[in-house]
Amino acid sequence: MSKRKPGFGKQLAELHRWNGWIVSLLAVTGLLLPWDEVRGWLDGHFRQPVKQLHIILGVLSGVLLLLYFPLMKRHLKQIRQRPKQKGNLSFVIALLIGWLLSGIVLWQLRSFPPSWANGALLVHDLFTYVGVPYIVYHSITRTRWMKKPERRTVRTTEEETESRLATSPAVAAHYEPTPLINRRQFLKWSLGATLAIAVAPSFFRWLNQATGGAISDVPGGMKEVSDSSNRMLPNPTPLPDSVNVVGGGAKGYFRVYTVTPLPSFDSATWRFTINGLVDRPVTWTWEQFLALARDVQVSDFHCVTGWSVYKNTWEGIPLSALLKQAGVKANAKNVKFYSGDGEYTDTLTLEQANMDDVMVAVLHDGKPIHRDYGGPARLIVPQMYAYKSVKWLNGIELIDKEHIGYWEARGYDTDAWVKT
Ligand code: HEM
Ligand code: HEM
Ligand SMILES: Nc1nc2c(c(=O)[nH]1)N[C@H]1C(S)=C(S)[C@@H](COP(=O)(O)O)O[C@H]1N2
Ligand SMILES: [Mo]
Repeated sequence: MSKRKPGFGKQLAELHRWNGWIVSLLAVTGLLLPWDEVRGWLDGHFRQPVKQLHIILGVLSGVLLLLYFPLMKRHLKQIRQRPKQKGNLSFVIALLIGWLLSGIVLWQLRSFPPSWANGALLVHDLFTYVGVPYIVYHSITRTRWMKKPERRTVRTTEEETESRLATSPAVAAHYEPTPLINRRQFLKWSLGATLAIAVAPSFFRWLNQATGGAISDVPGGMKEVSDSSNRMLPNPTPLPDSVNVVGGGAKGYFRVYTVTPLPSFDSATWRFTINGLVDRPVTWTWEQFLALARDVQVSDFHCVTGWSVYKNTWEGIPLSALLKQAGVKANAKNVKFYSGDGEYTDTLTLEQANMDDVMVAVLHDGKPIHRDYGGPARLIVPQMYAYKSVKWLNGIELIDKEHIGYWEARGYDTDAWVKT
């Protein structure tokens, strides 16, 4: 038996086929990841495996690139006379390299400062907006049925047409002997237009945000609290630093994250509780809670998926003050935080919880926090990734055991420190 290396054309075709499948799966898994709905699928257990799969496929696409590069010179020579294919080739190679490099930064974002992750996410998203429609267009227009439509179309012959024209004036009136464009071109243009129209609204919204445009009057992209379905009265009276927004106004946009349907709260029934290993378990009503002394801080907010909101002016109660008031017992080791959504929890060690900048915030840039962004009260842990910053916070429990937070139980790192 003789083993022969596959020919050059066959090798290229194999690479093209594998690459096609891998890129398609990358697009599907990648588009699932930022989709709000998907966060809650399988009780949150869907997201991390999809992310792992996306990364494995990403690495495989890098391997295919490495396999292709030794063949590239010869391939270029082969398509020397075909500028369209050369253009397609360089565009796709640039896309794949851009996705790969930005994807590696997003994958290893803990090793980089947050600004790198922000940049990588920008590139990754831009390439997805441009690249996925391009590849869909390429894939459909290069299939055989679009390549050679004339073979699949039943055409009347010239004579048949002539005779019908001669016998029927109605047909003659509508007959155009020379179409401006042929059927294949028409299909291609329709496809291109459909893809462009389908992607445009979302793309321009994204572009507007990416270039710092406003999507709302409120910094950080939050909506006006008057639109909130929370009914929390009275409104907190902001401190001077909040009124003056000492941070200058948030830079960037929050994505609205939740693992349950968005909850709503009413000051008539809302309560904030500290219990567990404390000397004096406490429950506050909204009015009592607003009577507690508050601080103002300016801090950056980093999500572990790559986006950040800089220079947030938060006003709220330092967590250490709340803990002091309840009196932490000597055997307490960890602090467990409960969300009013009934599902989300997270945890800090006592030492972490007593850091100066850990806060239960009720105002952002001088305005009550909108329901969608965790209002009426959310935890803020500026030095850690924001999965620690529990939204709709309404319960704190002091415990002597370890607790695994919602996302940590679903694959996120228990070490949430942001590298500076
Ligand atoms: C065809 C190529 C690719 C496409 C279409 C694609 C698409 C996407 C999309 C749409 C997202 C979500 C971004 C967002 O949240 O706004 C994403 C995230 C991500 N991608 Fe890709 N990607 C591709 C290649 C890669 C490669 C090659 C890697 C790495 C080796 C990679 C790693 C990642 C990582 C780590 C994330 C962040 C996941 C998260 O935590 O949310 N991607 N990708
Ligand atoms: C992410 C990258 C790419 C994907 C997902 C992709 C996908 C596809 C798909 C699905 C088809 C249709 C196959 C069929 O119906 O038989 C196709 C055809 C084709 N592609 Fe790509 N392709 C990619 C990149 C490229 C590049 C870089 C080139 C060239 C330099 C290229 C050249 C071609 C050609 C010439 C055809 C027609 C081949 C034929 O009719 O057998 N493709 N591609
Ligand atoms: N209750 C609750 N708190 C939460 C989350 C959540 O899904 N539910 N997501 C966390 C994550 S991962 C991030 S990045 C931030 C997002 O806050 P935002 O929705 O206000 O942008 O909230 C954190 N706190
Ligand atoms: Mo996050």
